[in-house]
Amino acid sequence: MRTTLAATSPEKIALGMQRDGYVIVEHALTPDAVASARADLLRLLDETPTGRNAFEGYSTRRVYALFAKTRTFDSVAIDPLVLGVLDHVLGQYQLSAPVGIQIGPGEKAQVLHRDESVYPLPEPHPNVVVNSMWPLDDFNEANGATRLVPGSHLWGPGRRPDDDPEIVVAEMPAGSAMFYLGNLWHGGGANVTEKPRLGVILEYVASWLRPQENHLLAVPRAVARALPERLQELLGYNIYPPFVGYVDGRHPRTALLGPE
Ligand SMILES: O=C(O)CCC(=O)C(=O)O
Repeated sequence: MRTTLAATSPEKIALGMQRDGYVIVEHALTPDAVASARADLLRLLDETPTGRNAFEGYSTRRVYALFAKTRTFDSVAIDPLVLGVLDHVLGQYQLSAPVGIQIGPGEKAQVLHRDESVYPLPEPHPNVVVNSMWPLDDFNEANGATRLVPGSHLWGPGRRPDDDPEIVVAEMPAGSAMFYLGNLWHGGGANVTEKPRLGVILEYVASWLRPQENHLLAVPRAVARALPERLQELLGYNIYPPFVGYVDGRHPRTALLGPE
């Protein structure tokens, strides 16, 4: 499903994801927000190596520990539209994998995968992962726009994309947002152009599961301390009721008050 910020709501996005597995929202970020996020990410990419395996992409650069390195996605991560979608689909959640992904010229298409497959959960299970992709360049088929298998979030266990799956290429202008469920088969596209393609994923997971990145170690405490409380919660300073995640018997937020 494809919509615009002005025409949508968390409820509509959650319904669209239930139906197709993904929703593209155009004009989610202002051109100024895109320009400043892009400039800051490009600064970081200068010192970021290419991937170490085919999944990361040998011609792709990934900025991990995003919230340790840039402030340009703080407000996006806690944007009311984003949190509204997550409230509907996951209930209680935290950030899992926030990553800048720059697919370089010559990169091959990434293997199709489901983000939630890192968790060995029995099927069927409730939604545990929601991802969002924030393109900072226009995404098109030639430069490596994300490839999706629409409806594949409804496939039962054991079914995988065949050799010639029905693919939707998530072509979208910079400043869009794409929400997709953790059980939707998808992957980065091949980049056959001369220019890199930059996007940021903010992946969220139910807060009773371990996030992919350990933010408590990745984001220095001095940095975390200065962040909005909601973002601190999303970075692991949270409790899944009644007490999963406590520190020395207390809310993990208290750890931010102590020494480094
Ligand atoms: O960069 C993209 O378009 C998607 C990347 C992706 O799905 C991943 O690395 O898990």
